[in-house]
Amino acid sequence: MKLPGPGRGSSRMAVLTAADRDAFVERGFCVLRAAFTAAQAAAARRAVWRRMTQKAGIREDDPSTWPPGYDIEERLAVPEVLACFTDPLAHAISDLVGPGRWRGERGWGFWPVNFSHGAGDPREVPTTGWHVDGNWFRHTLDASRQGLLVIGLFSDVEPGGGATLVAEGSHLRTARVLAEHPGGLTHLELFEAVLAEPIGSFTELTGAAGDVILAHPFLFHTRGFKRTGPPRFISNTEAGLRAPLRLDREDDADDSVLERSIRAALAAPPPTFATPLRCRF
Ligand SMILES: O=C(O)CCC(=O)C(=O)O
Repeated sequence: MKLPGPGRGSSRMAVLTAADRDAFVERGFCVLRAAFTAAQAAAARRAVWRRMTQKAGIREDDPSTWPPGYDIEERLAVPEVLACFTDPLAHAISDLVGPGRWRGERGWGFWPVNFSHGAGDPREVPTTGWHVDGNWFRHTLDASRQGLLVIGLFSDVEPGGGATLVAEGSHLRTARVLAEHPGGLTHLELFEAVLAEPIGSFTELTGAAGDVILAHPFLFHTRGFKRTGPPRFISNTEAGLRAPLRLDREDDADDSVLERSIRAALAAPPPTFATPLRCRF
C-alpha cells in the first residue's frame, strides 16, 4: 500500500518510517522509541509522585499507601513534564495526521498509575474496561476531537508489568461500525456496538521509559493486569485536529495516514482476531 510521507508542502524528513505507518494502518498503533530520555521520564515521574502525595497521600517511600491504581486526571503543566513532549514526538504526530492539521497543543494530560491492578486475577487478560477515549464528544467517522491516542511511557514497562492492553485491529471494526452510523454514536453506544462481537489479538504496550505509542483513536484498549515490577507510569493524551477528517478526497495523495487508515478499514473485509474473547466496558 502506498503511504504518504509528511505530506505535500512539508520540507522536513518524516520521523516515522514506512513500516511505522503501515503498523498504524494495519495494527492500530506504532511506537516512537526514545521520544524523550529516561532521565526526562524520571523527572516527570517525580512530579507525578509529588502530585499523588498532595492529592491522595500516596507516598513513594510507603507502599502501604499504594492503591491498585490511581489516575491523576489533569495536565501537569510543570517544566519537567512539558519537556517530555519533544519535537520528534510533535513531528511524528504530524506524520500521521498531516502537517498543519493537528492543533499543536503540547503537553501530557491524564496520568494512570498502575500499582497492582488485577495482580491476583486468575484470568489471563482483562475482559472488562475496554474502551476508546473521548467521553466528551459524539463519535463519528470523521471526528476531529481526539486525533490520535498518544501514550507516553514514563517508566519501563515489562511484559506482565501492567501495560495498557490493546486489541490489535479493533480500530478497523470501530471504523466499520461508525460508517454504519453517520449521525454518530455516544461513547457507550459505540462500545456496545463494537463489543457485540468478540475482540482479541491482545497486545501489551510494553517498552522503555521515553517511548511513545501513537495509537489510532478507534483502537480499543484497557488497563492490563500488573503481575510484576515497580509502579507503572504512563500518560495518555490526545492530539486534537483543526478540522474533521476528509474521507472523500478525489486525490488520495492528500490523505493523511489517519484518513487513509479509515478508508482502508472500510474497503477491507471485517477484521479477524487471534484468541477472541467477549469483552465489555
Ligand atoms: O492504565 C491504562 O493502561 C489504560 C488507561 C486508559 O485506558 C485510559 O486512560 O484511557
